[in-house]
Amino acid sequence: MELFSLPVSTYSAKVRIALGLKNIACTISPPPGGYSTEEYMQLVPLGTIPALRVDDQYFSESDVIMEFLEDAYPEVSLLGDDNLKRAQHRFLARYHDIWLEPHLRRTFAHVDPAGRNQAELDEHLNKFEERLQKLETLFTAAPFMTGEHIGYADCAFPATIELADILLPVFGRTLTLGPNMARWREAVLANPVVKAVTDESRQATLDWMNAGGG
Ligand SMILES: N[C@@H](CCC(=O)N[C@@H](CS)C(=O)NCC(=O)O)C(=O)O
Repeated sequence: MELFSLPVSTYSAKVRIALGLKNIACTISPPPGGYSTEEYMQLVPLGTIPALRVDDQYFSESDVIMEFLEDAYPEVSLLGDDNLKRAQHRFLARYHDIWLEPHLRRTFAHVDPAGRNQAELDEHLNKFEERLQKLETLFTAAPFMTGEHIGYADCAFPATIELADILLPVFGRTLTLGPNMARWREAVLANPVVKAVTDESRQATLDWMNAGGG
C-alpha cells in the first residue's frame, strides 16, 4: 500500500494521522510527476493528494481513504462501534472538508498582495472564522470532538488549525479559538502521532510562505 502525499497538504496530513493512530505500515511517496500533472492524472484522475494505491488500484478523496482504512484495518477503530457516534465522527469530518477548510484554502490566492482582491479575501476569512466559532457548538464530548479518546473526527482539523495559525496573521488577523477548540488543540498535540505530522506540515507551510505562497 502506498499513500501519495506531500508534507504541505492538509488533507494528506489527515490520512497520515489516521495511519499512525491505527499503526498501519504504509509507504508514503510524493505524487509521481507532482499533483495535478498529466503523469499523475494517469494514475489518479482528479490529480489530487492524498491518494492511495492498493496493489494496482488507485483512489483519491481523503475521507474515502479514511473509510477504506477503517474497513480494511478494523483492529484499531477510529469510528468505534456505536452507530450514533460513528455518525457524529463522519459529520465533523464532513464539516471540516465542506464547510470549514475550503474558505481557508480560498485565501491562498491572496497571499501575494499584488494579486489580492480584498473583498473576496474578507468574505472567505469571515466565513472561516464564523465556522470555526460554530465548531465550538458541534463538540459532543471533551477534550476530543466526540469522546475522551482521539478518533476519526479529530484527524482532519489539526493541520488546518496550524495552517490557519500561520496564514491568518498574513492577512492581519489572529487565530482565535473558543474554549472547546483550545482544549482540543492542546489534547491532540499531546498525541505523538498528531504532533509529528502537524510539525512537519507546519514547517512545510512556513517554507511555502517563505517562497511567496500562492
Ligand atoms: N476533497 C479532497 C481535497 C484534496 C485536495 O484539495 N488536495 C490538495 C492538496 S491539500 C490538492 O491535491 N490540490 C491539487 C488540485 O486541486 O489540483 C480530499 O479530501 O482529498
